[in-house]
Amino acid sequence: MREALGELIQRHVKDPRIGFVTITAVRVTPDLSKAHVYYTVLGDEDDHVNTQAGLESATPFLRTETGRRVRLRTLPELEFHLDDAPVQGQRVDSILADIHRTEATLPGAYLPPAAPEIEEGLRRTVALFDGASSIALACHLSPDGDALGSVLALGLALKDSGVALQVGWDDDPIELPSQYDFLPGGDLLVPASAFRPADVAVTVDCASADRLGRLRERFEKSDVLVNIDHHASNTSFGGVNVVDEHASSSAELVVQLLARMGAEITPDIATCLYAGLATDTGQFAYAGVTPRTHATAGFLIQRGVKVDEISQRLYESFPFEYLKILGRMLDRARLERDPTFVLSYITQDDLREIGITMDDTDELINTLRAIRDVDVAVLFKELEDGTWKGSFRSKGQTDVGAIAQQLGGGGHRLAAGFELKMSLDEAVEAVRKALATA
Ligand SMILES: [Mn+2]
Repeated sequence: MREALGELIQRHVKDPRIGFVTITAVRVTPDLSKAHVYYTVLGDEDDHVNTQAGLESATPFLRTETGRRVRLRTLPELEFHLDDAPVQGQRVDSILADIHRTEATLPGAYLPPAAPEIEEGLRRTVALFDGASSIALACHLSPDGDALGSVLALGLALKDSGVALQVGWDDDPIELPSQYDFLPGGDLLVPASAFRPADVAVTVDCASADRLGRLRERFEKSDVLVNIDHHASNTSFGGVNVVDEHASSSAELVVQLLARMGAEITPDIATCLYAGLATDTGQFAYAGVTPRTHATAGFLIQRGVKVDEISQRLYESFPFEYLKILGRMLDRARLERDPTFVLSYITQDDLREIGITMDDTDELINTLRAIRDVDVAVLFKELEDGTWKGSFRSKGQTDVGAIAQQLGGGGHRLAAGFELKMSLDEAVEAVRKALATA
């Protein structure tokens, strides 16, 4: 169809308004009712406008003639689009082919194309999967919603492909943290001690190989290591690195991978991925949220995500004791000045007295940060060995990832963590000093 249109426009349409047109792609909607025709034309803004007008007035002729030449059962309506952004280095028609491929399973669904530099890594990963007889998938230890959603979605997509599959993270025994126990795919999990090197090992949401914990060695012994992540601090430790710091979440990248695998995105898979997107963006509220994030969420909702159910499972399903630990944390909250930050802490005694596990305290910090005129929140949690595990949140002014690094930890600009083996007063003092340098 592209060739037919190109030839017709060049040879048979005599409208002087039309410049030198190249048809870059033709995208027919799945119901064949419409063909989006993308073209480039030499010249400036005026030439573009004139060409578009010329093409539009020639549309009835082009439609009939194309129909005759291509012998389509139904004649799609033609709609011309100036292709003014042939993304650096990448052929537009291949991007469109991808979109078309994802549309093939569900009419009208739209997944935004991947950035060109990510495209190659995604394609190499698909090729590696095609040749693999065993695949191991892992996310980072103490996984959050994005890590879990990403690893489970990829596991669910591969489970019926005939490969020997291992899915998990460094934990033994392994089970989903309670906030995420509704996520599908928990039956795929393998305890850390049972992991074996595989033809292809994939890490998701791991900024560095350390984040694999005890799995690191076995993953590094696998034939190829694929590193899929969105942390700016990622160390590119893989043989193949699909690292996009502009992605809101690792889940956003896994969606792109599944599309290129031609995987069917079932409601279960979509649920895992949506949970990743929602949790890593603070329910679509952080600065990392882009049009792409929302387009990806829309794509997943079209595939069966129940937004209200997931939100309730994630944010309104805490055990009653959560209110009690929240109360204790709020009661101890302190507003520090110079540098300004809000801080609080919870201890092992708190957990014991209230009857709640550390796993159920991940969301506490988000209440601590909801304070006017304060950019940084810090929550200290006492670990069993007395170490203070600190969590940072920033609203955007302060790069808490960099501060956490100064304290021996790491993370993102807006969410980061660290551990300090010292008294609480000393730990607070260390944080104060580190923040003073920001
Ligand atoms: Mn993440």
